[in-house]
Amino acid sequence: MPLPLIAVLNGPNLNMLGLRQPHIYGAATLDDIEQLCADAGEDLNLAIDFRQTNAEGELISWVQECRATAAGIVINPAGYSHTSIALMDALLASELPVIEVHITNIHRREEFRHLSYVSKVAVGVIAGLGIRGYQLALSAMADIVAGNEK
Ligand code: CA2
Repeated sequence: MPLPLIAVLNGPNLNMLGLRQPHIYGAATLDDIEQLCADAGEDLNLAIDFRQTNAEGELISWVQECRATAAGIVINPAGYSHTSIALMDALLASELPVIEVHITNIHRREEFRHLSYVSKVAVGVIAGLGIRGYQLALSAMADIVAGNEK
């Protein structure tokens, strides 16, 4: 049996992690997060497809692709969380379980970050726990795709 595939999708500017604003986002790079997700996938018996894009349309096309290929989506939509009804629509249309991750606690930050359209279609949201949020999301997703929800 092939392992369930979980898409870990990352939105705009997350390729800058570790290179700028470490006082806000920490020192870890996107490569570090990819490695953390690969390690978590091994532990949890999940195949991981890890991607980042700065383009809204590309992110939406990847979500559409997931419907045929993935068992679930872990997504840090970054700035598109707060603006993109199109991304929310695509996630809903995928009919896949979605877990939203934010490195920072968006509710402690500027008012414009408090609303996430993606949260409206996510099974759950993890915010403010740093890059560990990705690992926690994958652990929860492993239970969800196995039908072991508690
Ligand atoms: O906390 C998160 O993970 C965010 O999704 C990060 C987004 C932000 O727009 C969301 O409100 C919360 C920003 C990602 C940009 O990351 C950078 C990292 C280093 C330097 C510049 C940007």
